[in-house]
Amino acid sequence: MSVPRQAMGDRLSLLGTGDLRTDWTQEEAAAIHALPLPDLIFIAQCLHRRYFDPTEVETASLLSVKTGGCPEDCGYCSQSAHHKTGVKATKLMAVDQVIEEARRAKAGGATRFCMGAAWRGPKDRDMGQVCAMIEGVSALGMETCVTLGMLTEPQVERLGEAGLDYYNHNIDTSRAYYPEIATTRSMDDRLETLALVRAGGIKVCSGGIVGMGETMEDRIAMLVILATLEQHPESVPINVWNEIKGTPVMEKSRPVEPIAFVRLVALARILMPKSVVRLSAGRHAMSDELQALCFLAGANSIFTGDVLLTTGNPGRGKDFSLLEKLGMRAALRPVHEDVCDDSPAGVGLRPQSAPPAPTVEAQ
Ligand code: SAM
Ligand code: DTB
Ligand code: SF4
Repeated sequence: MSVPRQAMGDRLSLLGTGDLRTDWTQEEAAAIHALPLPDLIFIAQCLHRRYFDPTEVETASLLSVKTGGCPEDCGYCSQSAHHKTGVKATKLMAVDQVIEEARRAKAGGATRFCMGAAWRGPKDRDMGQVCAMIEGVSALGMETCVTLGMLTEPQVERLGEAGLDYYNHNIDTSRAYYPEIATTRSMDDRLETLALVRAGGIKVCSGGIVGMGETMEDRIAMLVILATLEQHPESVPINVWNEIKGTPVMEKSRPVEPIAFVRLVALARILMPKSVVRLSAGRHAMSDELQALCFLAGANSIFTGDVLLTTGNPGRGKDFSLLEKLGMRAALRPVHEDVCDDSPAGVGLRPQSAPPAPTVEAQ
């Protein structure tokens, strides 16, 4: 059945004026998510092209600088001391070792280096070591991101002084589903740290996980929370739950239907058009075709490298060959520097350099 073009005209109002909205409602978001896929992708594409080069993907590399033994009971996580997952607890890594790993990631093409610690929050005595990591990685000319759990205001200040670019702190799911996945921390705890990070002038990276048994309504509600923060996170990672045996989420998880996932990525792009949307955990179980659809829906960042924190990720070779097949490329510099605020409110095609022609093998 064809879609009445009158209705399409109404949908084009989603392209807006270029002002970012922070007053989205659950009903509006659900209606966008349910649009006919061609219209949904068209609108997501228009907004994507207004702010980014759609042929570029940001590449970040991840390192677990302190693994396992975490006091929190997050039901999805391999690193919680509450679950028997076989992950061995380690101490905080030495600064030199972290910088060596960052150097390797840079040589592999990553522009951002993200360091994760299995903490409820850092101890003040660990902050010097973490700040030295941030300073050392920045000195390599890479963007820095850390994810350390909940922060206090003085800790945010120290991270800012060390020159931290991004703080990752995911809200993980909806407010309603949150108590099903963690009891030692709450959605309000998460939002409190996000507010401190924002007030401290550090860029915010916040997203969540799908496939933990939540409903579609929960997934949409999670994006609505992010899209109604006073300012959208600069970076929105969308993780598909990476199965971890021995965790409570094993009992609850349900596979994520791929087209519904593409719709969610498009929704993130439409609600937060200027944010980088990262296809995060779970890519190793995604086909090339699904990832391509996600890029068309507005995803423009990935983690590169064989491992995330404790689980697998497609290797660099696989990712670069996919990008080549798609005539896309890894961005050589932060994609945010590309943001083009003054493009017209219509289709917003940005002038851009020609993508590399696919090689014979990629055709
Ligand atoms: N401990 C800190 C915290 O929880 O904020 C930082 C590290 S924690 C591992 C970072 C994020 O990784 C979590 O908030 C969650 O979104 C994501 N994550 C953890 N386990 C995952 C899994 N098995 N699959 C997908 N994402 C996961
Ligand atoms: C994010 O949203 N995903 C990354 C990063 N931020 C820290 C973490 C994914 C972890 C996947 C499970 C693991 O490797 O342990
Ligand atoms: Fe700890 Fe973070 Fe894992 Fe929760 S998600 S158990 S806080 S490492």
